[in-house]
Amino acid sequence: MADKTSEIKQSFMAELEAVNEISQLEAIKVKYLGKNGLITELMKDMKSLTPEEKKSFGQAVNVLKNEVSEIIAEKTEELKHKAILEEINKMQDFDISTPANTERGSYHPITLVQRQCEAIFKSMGFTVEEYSEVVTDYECFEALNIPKHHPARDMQDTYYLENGQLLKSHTSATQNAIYKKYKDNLVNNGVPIKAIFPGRCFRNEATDACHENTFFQMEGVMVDKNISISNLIFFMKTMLSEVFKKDIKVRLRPGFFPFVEPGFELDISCLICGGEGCPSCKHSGWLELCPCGMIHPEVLKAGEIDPEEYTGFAFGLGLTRLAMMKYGVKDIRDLNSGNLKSLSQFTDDE
Ligand code: FA5
Repeated sequence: MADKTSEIKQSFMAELEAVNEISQLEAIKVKYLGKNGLITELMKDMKSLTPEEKKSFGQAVNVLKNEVSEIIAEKTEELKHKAILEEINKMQDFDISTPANTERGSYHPITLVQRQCEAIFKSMGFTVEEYSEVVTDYECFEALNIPKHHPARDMQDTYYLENGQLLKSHTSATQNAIYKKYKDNLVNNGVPIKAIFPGRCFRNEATDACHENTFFQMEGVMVDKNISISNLIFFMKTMLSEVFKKDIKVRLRPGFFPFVEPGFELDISCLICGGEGCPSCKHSGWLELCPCGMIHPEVLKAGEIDPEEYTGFAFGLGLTRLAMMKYGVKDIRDLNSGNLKSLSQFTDDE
């Protein structure tokens, strides 16, 4: 019996000599250690042995099994290392006389405008937050004072996922997490919550020159004692004058969103047609750009902030539309087109 184990060891070592690739090693592993492998089969031979023989033979088989497993593990590492070195060598194998590609890439207009907005708000003490594109129903609706079956849900044709979560239909879905993240600092240290959170939003919308099914918004919130509509208007005015660097016509009108009270629509006079009316503004001369309002007490409560003590404002800037207006893009769909020829003409003018 002992001869059998050493015979197997010898044939294993001989086969191993010829191995150069992981796939060959895998085959040997199966041949010796697999369910019907040579070493596994040895155990089956034990039936015919006396108890004494079984003990010593069992030990010998176990030793063989451990040795073979260890050798295979070491060889696996060795082969992986060899494969990595080969890849590295291949990468170094380039022709230094190849002419350099001098064509430079450029930032997407939405990235440009997002960065401008971030810089503006950062300079006013706002933090920039990131959040997932997949959110819960609670974050997107319930925490925003939109209970299940509330008709306000119809305002956003939402993509629901099979697991009950959904694709963020507006950046307001991040509000609840931000309130919870900063509430202790607000209450214990008196530090106002000032945060912006840009993000991609998804709605099952029919597209046209000013509507996309995938677009960017940038939400902003500020919560502290005695925050009022004047604060909101100040920040909106500052942001727009810094982004456009010229006088632009805006209008503020009442707007309904269950998560603000009072709520406003902030529209911008269409910069494509100068307010005359065109497809970019649906022939109205105005483009809805940045709805906003005072945060509803129920929303603060859901964020574990006492509405008796604190108030705040929130806005939801349409970043993609802002990029349209800033760079004179007539059709919003061009921004998602991936057409490098048209998209690469924009540069950061800061
Ligand atoms: C909202 O999404 C609210 N969450 C905004 C808000 C935040 C209100 C905080 C109050 C307080 P609305 O659906 O109107 O609202 O979208 C906000 C902005 O996103 C619009 O004004 C527009 O600029 C942009 N937007 C909305 N839908 C689209 C779309 N399909 N394509 C491109 N931009 C869009």
